[in-house]
Amino acid sequence: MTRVFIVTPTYNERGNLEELIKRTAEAVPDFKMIVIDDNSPDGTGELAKKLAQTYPIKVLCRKEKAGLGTAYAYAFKKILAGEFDDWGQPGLIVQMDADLSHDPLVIPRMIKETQNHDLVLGSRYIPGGQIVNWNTARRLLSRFGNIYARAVLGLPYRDLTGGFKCFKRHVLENIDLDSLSSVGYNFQIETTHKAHLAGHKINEIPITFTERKEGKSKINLPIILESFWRVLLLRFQK
Ligand SMILES: Nc1nc2c(ncn2[C@@H]2O[C@H](COP(=O)(O)OP(=O)(O)OP(=O)(O)O)[C@@H](O)[C@H]2O)c(=O)[nH]1
Ligand SMILES: [Mg+2]
Repeated sequence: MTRVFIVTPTYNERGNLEELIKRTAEAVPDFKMIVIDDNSPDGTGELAKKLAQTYPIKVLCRKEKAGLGTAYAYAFKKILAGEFDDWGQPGLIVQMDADLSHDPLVIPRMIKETQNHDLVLGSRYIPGGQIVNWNTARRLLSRFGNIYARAVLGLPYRDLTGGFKCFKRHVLENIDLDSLSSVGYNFQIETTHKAHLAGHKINEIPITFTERKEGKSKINLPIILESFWRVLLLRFQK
């Protein structure tokens, strides 16, 4: 069996983390999770450390909030450098939000899909995918962001901004994590774009995305704007 690491960035997710871990343990009994917390004022980092006494979790702490894109890059680099190899080397790396918008029950499906693909995207925008509890403005923003990124970068995937993905290890090795420039969720577009350019086989599987019930979204105007200008930069980096 391929070893799977699940990577989850947290910022003020105290109301979600324990349930996320319980649900993950049910869905993937031999799970291993790496939590990257940016010194959350609500104590998520301390809670993660406490849960790590019971569950197979490692907690990476950064001093201040520095964006979910840089949090993922930080954790991925440590994984590839072998920092968690006391668990054994992972063949697959799953990224998943902590806010329960992503259902851990999808992970076994993602793992299965890697039999034929190098990168699997959890997709809200293919048949069978859906979004629960988003208002019209949020839906439009996400739709527009996807259409824009698809058009500018010429990519064939329907959901480029989703954060629920499963990478084969060699995809992350080929991406050159030091070259990634995104701070916010543009990271999702950038990693898929780079994996595509590297010739990896990418497939989307449908997911249901459910709006968070606890805590607050970290999406803000600078993060949205970053996606617009950085996608253009990525286009001309080709
Ligand atoms: N470590 C770290 N985690 C972050 C940061 N920003 C967001 N996150 C986490 O990244 C995940 C996604 O963030 P959300 O606030 O849900 O933002 P989003 O999913 O892009 O936006 P929504 O669609 O509104 O849910 C959550 O688990 C957050 O706690 C950050 O600066 N540092
Ligand atoms: Mg979210």
